[in-house]
Amino acid sequence: SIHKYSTATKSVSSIQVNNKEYPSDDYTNVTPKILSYLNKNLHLQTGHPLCIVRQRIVNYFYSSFTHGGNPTFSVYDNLSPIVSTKQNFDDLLIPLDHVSRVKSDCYYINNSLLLRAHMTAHQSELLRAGLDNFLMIGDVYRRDEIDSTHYPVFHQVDAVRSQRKEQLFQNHPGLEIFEKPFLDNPQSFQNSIIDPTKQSCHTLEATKLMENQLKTHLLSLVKVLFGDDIRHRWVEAYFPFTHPSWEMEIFYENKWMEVLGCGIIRNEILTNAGPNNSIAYAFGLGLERLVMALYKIPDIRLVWSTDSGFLTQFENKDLHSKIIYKPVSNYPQCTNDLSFWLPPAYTIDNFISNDFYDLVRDVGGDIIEQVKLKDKFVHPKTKKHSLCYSIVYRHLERTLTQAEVNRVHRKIEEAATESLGVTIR
Ligand code: FA5
Ligand code: MG
Repeated sequence: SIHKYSTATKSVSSIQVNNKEYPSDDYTNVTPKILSYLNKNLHLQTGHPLCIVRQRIVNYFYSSFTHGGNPTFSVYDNLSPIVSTKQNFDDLLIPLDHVSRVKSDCYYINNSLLLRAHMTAHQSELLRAGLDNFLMIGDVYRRDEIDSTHYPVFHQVDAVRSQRKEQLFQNHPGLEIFEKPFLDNPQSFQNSIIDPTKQSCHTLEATKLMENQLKTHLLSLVKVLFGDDIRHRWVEAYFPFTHPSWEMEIFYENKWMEVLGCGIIRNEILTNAGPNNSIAYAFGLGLERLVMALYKIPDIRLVWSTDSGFLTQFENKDLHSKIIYKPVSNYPQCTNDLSFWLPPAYTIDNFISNDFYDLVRDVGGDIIEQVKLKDKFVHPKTKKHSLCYSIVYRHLERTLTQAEVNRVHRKIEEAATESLGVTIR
């Protein structure tokens, strides 16, 4: 809950998250609706599809990597989603002016704390604690578009696997992880990522071997989950914290769907956090996307369903049962358009659609299936700017009446008028 209180001398605003007060400021943009997702921990709810797939991924890493009979990887699936900007960005070399930091993309508690936007936010603290092979699993929060594969709260499995020279080059003694100029003078070596194939401090042999392991491990994970017939492709990618970097896409519903990002961890991160004689790969995968493809769940909102018609399809099943989600029923959708004039300070180019999407979700909740920008228009005479969005309404578990949709649509119009200052056309 957000409230203001004042003392005799000053007025302080604060916000309560998980029963703790935090000062709020002009960065604060978490909404009560978003805060209501904290502690739901679907990934730990026995019988939930996210929990089943989380367990299968953990099992894959436990059984594929052991030393002396013990699992090599340790698993962290209960870390607090409230993180600092240092954890979410600075520790990962994300520049101060990087787009991923903007208020319109993240849920900030205040200017120094936010709901983590990715599980990678915990990478440096765990490296600093001395860990070298670990999984981080949990809920992450992003202001994003609204459609069948995006939701503002979703779950990621992130991992770090690091190796020292002796392990990486077991079969090739004499090869090095680091280039000679770096080995000679690690303190003053300026690592660069100008060469697309590798970081300047790393040897090509070490980079290629790690790339090969990374891709092999992730592909066998995906095959363990989906079977050998799964179609996949690798796409070159960019992340500030890895180099080189890739994304994996799998073929689902006649489209390529991105399921994970990965790469070789920037050496600066490893040396800042402690280990300075190893090379490591990292990846982050979206649990919902895998769950949807695996069980043929057509819409990401279903993952949050508390309807027994949904949940019982997964409960009390063997981890490896082949489950094909059967729609409880296909209820009709209903599309209403909403057109408005922007307030004078805005143009169609600087209006923040994520503000509008958040508002639509706050008012409409889970009956919002999709919001699409339908039309942009600048009035030739008045030069006023106008946007038209189509809002697709569909209840997952019953038929909505037109009157019911119209009521919610009116409320969205009122809220947009009040909090965004737009004028409904
Ligand atoms: C990341 O979040 C990086 N931290 C991943 C990473 C980790 C790269 C370690 C390198 C090393 P990205 O923003 O692409 O990357 O998200 C990763 C995955 O989360 C995506 O591939 C997708 O599967 C899933 N995802 C992203 N946004 C959403 C969303 N709004 N709803 C559901 N799933 C999403
Ligand atoms: Mg991505």
